[in-house]
Amino acid sequence: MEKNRVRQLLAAGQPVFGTFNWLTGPECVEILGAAGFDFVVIDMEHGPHGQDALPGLLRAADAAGIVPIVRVTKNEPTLILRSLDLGARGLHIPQVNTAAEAAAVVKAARYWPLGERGFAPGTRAARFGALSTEEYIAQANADPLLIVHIENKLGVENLDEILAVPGIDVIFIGPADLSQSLGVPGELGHPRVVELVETTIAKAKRAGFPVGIFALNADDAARWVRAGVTYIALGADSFFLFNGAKALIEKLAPIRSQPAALK
Ligand code: 3PY
Ligand code: MG
Repeated sequence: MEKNRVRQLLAAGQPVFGTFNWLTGPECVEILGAAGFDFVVIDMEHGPHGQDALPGLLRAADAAGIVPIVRVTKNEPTLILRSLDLGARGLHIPQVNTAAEAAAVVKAARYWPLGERGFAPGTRAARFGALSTEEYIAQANADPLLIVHIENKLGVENLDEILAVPGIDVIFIGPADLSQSLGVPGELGHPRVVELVETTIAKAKRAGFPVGIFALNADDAARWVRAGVTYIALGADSFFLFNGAKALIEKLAPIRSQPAALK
């Protein structure tokens, strides 16, 4: 299997750019790959996808050369196991607020001696048995990225302990839920939200972690890259469709208001 490009770029300190996949249908994932994103977060938390959609979405990502990351609905061993068995190259785990919760991610996602992930050698991740057990375990314990979401003020309070948990690859900041946990839902620029975001970036960087964040647009992404964030999840495919369609409709406004001019 080719190396995990996102892991390699992050290790080299290079920024990587992805987006959330909320639209159904594998072609949406292919379009994001064709457009040039480094990774796609197949969003089982806020997206509409059921478990049955996941194999097709992962295959589409592989075909399009975009690294598929799965955001599971919650920090649950079975959900982590199923995503990895199907071939996810990374996991986003929402609402990680304590060291015990971070340790549970590693335990569910890695095989012995790093964890206790349920073992099945014939899955898609193991190339249906084409890999030897040794090759597969080595790959499974080294390749998929484990990305924990810090998106509650509790997670920031417990950040030092979370950063001390071995096996986490990326600290990802969720500004939307963070704002809600502070009682200012949706106010991403609120000084208290900004303060927690900045504290998280500073501490995670000091501890040597790549830091990720959700960005609203390219200007926002540039601001975070300047702040040392290297894993940027920018918007969602449904926003791109909406924004593109809206911009087109706005351009058509003069023609729509003067249909006679068309005759
Ligand atoms: C949040 O901001 O809460 C998110 O989950 C976005 O990624
Ligand atoms: Mg969130």
